[in-house]
Amino acid sequence: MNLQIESSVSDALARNQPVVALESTIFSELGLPAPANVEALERCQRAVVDAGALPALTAVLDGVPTIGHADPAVICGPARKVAQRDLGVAVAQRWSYGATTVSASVTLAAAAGIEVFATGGIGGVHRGWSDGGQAGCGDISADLGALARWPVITVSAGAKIFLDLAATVERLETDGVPVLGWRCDEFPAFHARTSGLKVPHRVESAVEVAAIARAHWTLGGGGILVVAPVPEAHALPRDRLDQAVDSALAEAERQGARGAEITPMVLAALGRATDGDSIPTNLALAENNAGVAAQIARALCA
Ligand code: PSU
Ligand code: MN
Repeated sequence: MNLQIESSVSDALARNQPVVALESTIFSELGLPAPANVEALERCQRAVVDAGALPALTAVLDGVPTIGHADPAVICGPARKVAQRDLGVAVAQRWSYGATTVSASVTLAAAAGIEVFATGGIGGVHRGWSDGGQAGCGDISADLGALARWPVITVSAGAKIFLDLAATVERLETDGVPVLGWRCDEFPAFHARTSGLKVPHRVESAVEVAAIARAHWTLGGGGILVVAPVPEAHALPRDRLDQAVDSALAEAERQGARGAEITPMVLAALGRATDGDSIPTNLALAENNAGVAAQIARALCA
């Protein structure tokens, strides 16, 4: 199998210039509805460039794991979801477009030698994971295992609000993933800046994150999660959000969502339940994460 790394990306890495990996699921039809996905892709890439780094999109294209620039018409179109475990299948079966989730993206970033990755919100432990009664039964995102395994810094607005955030935070601790609050004291809840859960460590600067990462990796550590809250102006009010999440989860349950379908179905239902207001919030937080990731990538290269 060959890993297709665009020459601009491999050149930048060889010259110790900052690169930020991006996932593709969020920009595909599985992530955000058109045309918001096209706008999200443009804004995230621009945020990385404006902060002085090179964006590198991860995807499986015609069966080839690819890192670099890709045709927005493909990236923002119909896709099959590729988590880490699906990478080999997508390659061998030559999937035309496999959109990478966080778990697949950090796998590819690590394979390419990219140290920083930006997403919207990571997957985590689903609500009802232990009680058998809900769609989320037993569902723990592969994002968590991949985060623990690969030595990549992931920048995310916490984890998606419809998850069991307390269980997600605990799981990160068990797996040995440092969670660093980017100028915040609480674990962000994706569309909301707060969750009531404390982050173990607060950081104020990219230089600080870089120093922590270097020390963590010297001691054999894997991934690091930097959580950045959605910018204040774009956060959704908490009460409205809680209601929308309840109705979105109920809708996904009625539709019989299982396994990998759950997250895309709940995200779409959440868009409807907020009359579309969750979409600009999603765009703003993804763009913000991309900019923070670029600052960290620069600090790592300094
Ligand atoms: N956050 C978003 N939109 C998304 C996702 C996260 O705002 O589409 C995707 C990411 O690719 C993440 C995946 O890795 O959902 C997690 O899916 P699951 O819960 O099935 O592991
Ligand atoms: Mn899952």
